[in-house]
Amino acid sequence: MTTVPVPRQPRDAQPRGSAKSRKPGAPNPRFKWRKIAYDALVSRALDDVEEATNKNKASVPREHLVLYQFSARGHEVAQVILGSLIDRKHDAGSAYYRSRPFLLSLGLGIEDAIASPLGRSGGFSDGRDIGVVCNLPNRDGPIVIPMSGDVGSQYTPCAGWAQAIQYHAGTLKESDWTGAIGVVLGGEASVATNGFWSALTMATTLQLPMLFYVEDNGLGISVRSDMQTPGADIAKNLASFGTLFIRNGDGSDPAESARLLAECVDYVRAGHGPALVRLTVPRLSSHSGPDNQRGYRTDDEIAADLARDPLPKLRAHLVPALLSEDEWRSLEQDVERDVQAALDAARARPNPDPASVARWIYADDDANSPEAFGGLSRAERAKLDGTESPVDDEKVVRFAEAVRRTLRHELAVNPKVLVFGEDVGRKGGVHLVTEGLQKQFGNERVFDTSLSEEGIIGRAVGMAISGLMPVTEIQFRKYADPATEQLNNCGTMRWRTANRFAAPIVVRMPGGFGKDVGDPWHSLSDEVRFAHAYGWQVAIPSNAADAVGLLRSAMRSPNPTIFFEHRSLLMTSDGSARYPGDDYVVPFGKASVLREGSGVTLVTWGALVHRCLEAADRLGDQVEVIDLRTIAPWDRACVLASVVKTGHCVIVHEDNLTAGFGAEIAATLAKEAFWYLDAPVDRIAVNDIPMPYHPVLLDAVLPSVEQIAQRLEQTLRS
Ligand SMILES: Cc1ncc(C[n+]2csc(CCOP(=O)(O)OP(=O)(O)O)c2C)c(N)n1
Repeated sequence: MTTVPVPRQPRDAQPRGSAKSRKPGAPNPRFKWRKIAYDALVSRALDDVEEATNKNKASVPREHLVLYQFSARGHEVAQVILGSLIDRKHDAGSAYYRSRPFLLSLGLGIEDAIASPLGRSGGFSDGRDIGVVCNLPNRDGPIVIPMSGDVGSQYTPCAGWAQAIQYHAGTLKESDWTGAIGVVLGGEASVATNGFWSALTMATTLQLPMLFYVEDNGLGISVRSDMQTPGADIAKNLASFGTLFIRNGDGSDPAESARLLAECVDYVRAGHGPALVRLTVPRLSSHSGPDNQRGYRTDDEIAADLARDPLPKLRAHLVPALLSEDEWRSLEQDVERDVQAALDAARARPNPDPASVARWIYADDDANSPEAFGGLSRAERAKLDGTESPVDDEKVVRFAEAVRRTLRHELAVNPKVLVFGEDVGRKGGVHLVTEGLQKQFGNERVFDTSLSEEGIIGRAVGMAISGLMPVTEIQFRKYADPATEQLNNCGTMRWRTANRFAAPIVVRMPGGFGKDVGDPWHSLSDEVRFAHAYGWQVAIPSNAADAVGLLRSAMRSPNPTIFFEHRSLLMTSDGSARYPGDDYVVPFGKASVLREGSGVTLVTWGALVHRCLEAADRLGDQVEVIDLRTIAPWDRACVLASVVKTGHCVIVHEDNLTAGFGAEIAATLAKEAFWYLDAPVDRIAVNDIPMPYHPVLLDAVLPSVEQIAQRLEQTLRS
């Protein structure tokens, strides 16, 4: 981790009087109002700097240094009041681009807060991400889960964190997790997203310690709230959710905000379940830098919002009840001085180093590299060391049994492993791969989820950040589609936070054709999408032994992994192999040469390995068959060495021909083995046709043994 911000400890005004003796409307002594005012004023000053609204003060936009500005103007007071309540070691916030005040109140340093929008080195992304998309690692206090640019994507990782709180406190008996909560911040437009509903379902069905904080400024970019929820009031509409504690009020009023937020936080901390608070706030600026509000807001509407500015209201709430005029003025001076100093320091920071831009897409092998926040620690992984040598006294097992035994063993040796997905618990999965695991390990460790793939993956991300090792099941490859956003954001997390955060998870995913069955929904392979996505490892084992080794590697890896379980291998004995033992591991990026040959290299993976072996058998000892086993990373060295030897190459896969992973291999060979090739590299794949249902149609689209043998012969002849 690069910088762990040290929360500032500003002097605070001593509360005058107890709650009982307090005059009506007087500042609630539970809160550190001076710090709240300081943080809110810092936020406003940072917006001033970035928006140049005050010509006499420091500003940067005229130099075009802040390329993406999202103002928190109007949202800041309620946010820092909320932040002041999020103070436990294992509390987490999950937030969005307008949440900088919340982060300031949790300890984000002012210098980082301004250096990141300037794109300077260090800070929360080392110049990789826009400045308002922040994160906050912290080993000793509350954290902020890395934000994402997609509206609504912040919700399900927060639900994952909240479920992880229950697991750490309840099952792992880590007492310092007791009473911790997850809080998610979102604008009112975000309540229309899949992520919001998915997380709400999780929180209310599982009674998670999670607070939804909806900041309703009445506008998305330009779209009004009644387009996001009928009647424009999400709190009102959720009244029938019996397991949700709801509060609704004015976020421009500091006293009301403090009261409602405290009620909600107390409710969630006490373990009663989730809460949702909607606070209306003014939007005192355009949506973002490039937006001028013309066309969708009248002058009167803008003026009405300006009249609700929460900062003068905060001042009126505190002066003179808690602070004198002089004390407030001196607070403003402190803020001006601190923001100017931070701006100077931020400007003095160097630009990010272009030579480092490719770093942190995956975890570094270097044991001296800083450890990211999230996943098993290096020490925990080291304790789980495995062996690449299989045992040879075990029985032959089918593919599904091999996966089940591996999950069972890892659940037994690593209490951080959790296995979940739709129907995974009581039924044991629709493919029965997890059968019996819930009975053995309990509902906390092996469980069914609601029907939301975004929820499954987002939850896994939040859990991984909390230090757990989630192993998810997506019922069929095609049904990973609704989780695309969470999958993509999981894959880029390490890079975009410059190694401050990572969410190593395993996503088990059956797909491909089955025994005599196919269809467009249950038989998609399309593995190339995950090879194309950033940050993912992609394993596609062809047999039970490799499945054991690769799954175990995935569960001990600092990187997230797509683990493809081919349906035909789950449904037949094609993939059966001798069980290689409970410690067996197969490293990623290490292909297996299944058959040596001198005439042609046949590269393949997954279920088609078996058709390729059958075809190769027909050509005697001429064919060298390489099972890639993983396509991200893929074993270029092995394929290149083989092609240099044979001078011929045929690639066979089930995914589409056009832009399938075979195209990547062929392009690599064209560049790096051109002078060794005696014939064009050939590719046999499904010819860009969806998987059909009737077996005769299925046979017509899948590469057959005959077709593979014929094309091998052709290649050998040329
Ligand atoms: C998934 C997604 N769709 C669209 C956008 C573009 N976009 C950015 S902000 C925004 C409006 C969000 O409004 P709201 O949630 O109310 O938050 P506010 O900006 O008002 O604080 C839109 C449409 C996006 N970032 N992500």
